[in-house]
Amino acid sequence: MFGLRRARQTAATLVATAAAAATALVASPTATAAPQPIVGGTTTTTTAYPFMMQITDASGNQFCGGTLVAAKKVVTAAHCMVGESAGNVRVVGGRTYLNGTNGTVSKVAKIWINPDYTDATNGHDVAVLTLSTAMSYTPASYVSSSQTSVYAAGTTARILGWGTTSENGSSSNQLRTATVPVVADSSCKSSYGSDFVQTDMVCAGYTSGGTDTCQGDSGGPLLIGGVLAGITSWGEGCAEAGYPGVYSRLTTFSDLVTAQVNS
Ligand code: 4AZ
Repeated sequence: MFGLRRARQTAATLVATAAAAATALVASPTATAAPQPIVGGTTTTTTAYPFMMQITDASGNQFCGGTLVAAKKVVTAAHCMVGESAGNVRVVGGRTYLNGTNGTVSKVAKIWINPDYTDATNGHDVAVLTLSTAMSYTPASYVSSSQTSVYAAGTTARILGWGTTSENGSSSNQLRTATVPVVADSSCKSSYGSDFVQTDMVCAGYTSGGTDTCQGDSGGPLLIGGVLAGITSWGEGCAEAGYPGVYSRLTTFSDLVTAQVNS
């Protein structure tokens, strides 16, 4: 999301400058990087993933994803909700296309933001929305606090969203999905240093990059075995080699989410 991108801008600029300097030595001046598709996977539908929600402003502009976990409860990222008031947010279910008009639009009765949240790179990046209108779509199950073994390195995870299909690119009109392997915590620490908070985050992506979440995918699900196990949170750019996507580690927040689901 935008706050995060700002937070990461200095590091990103440094990386870009170093990369440009290196490229200048080996490539012609006209060489440009190939576009790196994020959810490099494939288009899909909300029929296939009925719990996949668009989070929009009151004008219908999608800015984050969310996961329906009960008829009136949606899990998303705290960083998606900072500065938002419930009256200005809508949740849209059953709508595969950003420019669609079908499905169910609900107002938001309550926004709960993890009170420990400050910035995505400090962890705690989870929020739960209580809807005004029940969604008739099948909710997703989510991990319990004890299911920490789901994050074993190399496990296949699924990402979903309408976010940009390249770094600084345009959003996808149709919902997209891809699979990415869970990255070992030690490896993610090597990528991100102290910004990687192992208790609160899990990384997923290929060492070579190429498939990832990107701007606008935030708040959406990381599914492992079809169960919600992570929330799209942040990363250095999108689909860059050596910089996997970072997801909220939902086992850590499962009991907090359950308290909100039952409230
Ligand atoms: C974002 O700004 C964002 N590559 C989401 C995911 C990732 C980076 C940025 C991970 O919403």
